Amino acid sequence: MEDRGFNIDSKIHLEQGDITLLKVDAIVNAANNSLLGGGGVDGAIHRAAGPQLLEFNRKLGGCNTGDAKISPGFNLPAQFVISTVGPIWKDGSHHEDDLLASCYHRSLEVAVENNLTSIAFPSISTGVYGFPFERACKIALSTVNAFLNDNQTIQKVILITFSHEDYLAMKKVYAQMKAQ
Ligand code: AR6
Repeated sequence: MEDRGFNIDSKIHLEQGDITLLKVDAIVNAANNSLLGGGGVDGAIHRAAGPQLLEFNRKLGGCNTGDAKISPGFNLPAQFVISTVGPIWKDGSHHEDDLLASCYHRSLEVAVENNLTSIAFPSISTGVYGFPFERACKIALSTVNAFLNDNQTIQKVILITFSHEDYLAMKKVYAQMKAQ
């Protein structure tokens, strides 16, 4: 059988698949500053959640890059959607790394503030926003790992990629980080 999932430890799981199908407390959306929908994973989440998500998000007043806001999951199997806004990749010298780390950190903080214990992240900024995939994976893994070391509330974090190629690349990044 094809490899589609890998446990890093008891709390962090790497996976390939569709985030809209996951039954976790919250799935994270790679949104834009309006929080009013778009393409990619954002479009998929809005389609699966139903039009109420857009209605709800209209009241949130948008979201700054690197920040995160929570909404109900409506028709999704996940209870909540935490929308975060990743940086648009320019050349790496425009605070892209820090802003991406902030997306993961703030999403986890919002989850904790709402007493959630399981959360799934797509690979934020690595689609339309053009962030180099392996560099983004490194930031995702190190930020999640540091947060879980400091905070015991979250019991499960899934990092999910849509393509198998991205999944294998994420596993490779993890192996390289572990070897260092
Ligand atoms: N499940 C998991 N991952 C997915 C799914 C899915 N159903 N669909 C796509 N991905 P992107 P960004 C992966 O472009 O780069 C939107 O229009 C995809 O393979 O969705 O942060 C927003 O409104 C990629 O690796 O998000 C913003 O305007 C990753 O999700 C803008 O795109 C992120 O790709 C945000 O761009």
